Amino acid sequence: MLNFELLGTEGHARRGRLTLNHGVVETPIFMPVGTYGTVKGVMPRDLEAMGAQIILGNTFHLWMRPGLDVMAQFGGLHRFETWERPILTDSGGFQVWSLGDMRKISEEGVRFASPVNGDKLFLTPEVSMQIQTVLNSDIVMQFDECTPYWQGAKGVGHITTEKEARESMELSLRWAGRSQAEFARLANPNALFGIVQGGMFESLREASLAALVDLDLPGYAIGGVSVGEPKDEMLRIMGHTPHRLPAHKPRYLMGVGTPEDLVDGVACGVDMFDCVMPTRNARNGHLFTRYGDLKIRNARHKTDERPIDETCACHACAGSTDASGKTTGGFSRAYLHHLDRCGEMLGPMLASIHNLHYYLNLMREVRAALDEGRFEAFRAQFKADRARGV
Ligand code: PRF
Ligand code: ZN
Repeated sequence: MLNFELLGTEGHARRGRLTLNHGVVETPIFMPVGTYGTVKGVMPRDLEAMGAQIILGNTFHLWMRPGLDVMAQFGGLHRFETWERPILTDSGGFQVWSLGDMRKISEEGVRFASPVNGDKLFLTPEVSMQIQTVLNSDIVMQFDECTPYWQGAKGVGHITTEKEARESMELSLRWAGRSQAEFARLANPNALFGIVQGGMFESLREASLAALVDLDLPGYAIGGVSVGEPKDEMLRIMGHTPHRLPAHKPRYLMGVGTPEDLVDGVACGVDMFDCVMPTRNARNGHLFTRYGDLKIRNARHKTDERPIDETCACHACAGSTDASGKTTGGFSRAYLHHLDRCGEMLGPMLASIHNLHYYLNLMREVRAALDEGRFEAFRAQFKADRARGV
């Protein structure tokens, strides 16, 4: 089940409310990535405290480990990872693509050796739907082929041609039909999203979109961006495709992006985003703040008593107060710099809490601006603030 209510618009930007089997999601939204059934280094209670409404999981990884028997024993991913709010699972199409030379794609599906134990595996639209049904994710993604920007190794290969992009897109369309048929056969009670492909070609994007809209799926994603293309190409597709999707259905831009990409994506009509950037960058000491990005490894932070971001209300920056009135947290840049220098794991944990809070709060601010009809003014102020520097 899925219900999407469009609450308001400003240009192409939309404020919406998505109701799923495990709860309500206010859009536009950023979805933290929890590939292996965990948002790396962050407890579910901390995700809840920072206002995460929906998180991702991955069909491919959870199929490898712990495997479907354990998932079925727990009745799905929610109880296993102790997260009772909505979950979206990616279909494996993108993750299999990332295997590079270790896979073979045919009409039927993708054959590959397990990167975990070498077992020969065959992932098809049907198998992907079967796995996602056991996971019981609220949003199930169709099995697709993510068309790469480069064919072959970067530098020695070539940029995907229109013919290659068309064949790949058409394969994804046939897989969308098979995904939908299997999803129905399994009587999966959740919601299946289609994925628009077509590479960097607007005419192919439009053909993909039209064929997917004919399937009348409850939501649509835009895939095949952030796959090695130059930034202006990504922005061109982001400006082209989202607003052409049906207005009364949710739109999800897969694997994007920086804070600027999210705000610009909202302006292009996107409702949902996911990206590893806040968590992955946190583990590398790269912190996002209202006034630009900060590298905690830099020696200039060695004695700095200020928090990462003085305007941030996260546990790392502002601390939190428990039921008895006792406040904990609220760490200095100097302390985080020290944790990083010593390789202490509290460093990446606090950085992940801060970065995710930053992304989730940014989307809260976007929603508030849309509610009040001042999104364009917000976007201009956001960009000026980010360019100011920390
Ligand atoms: N397809 C799927 N998952 C994805 C992508 C895609 O194209 C992308 C592209 N950025 C990220 N995740 N199934
Ligand atoms: Zn913070």
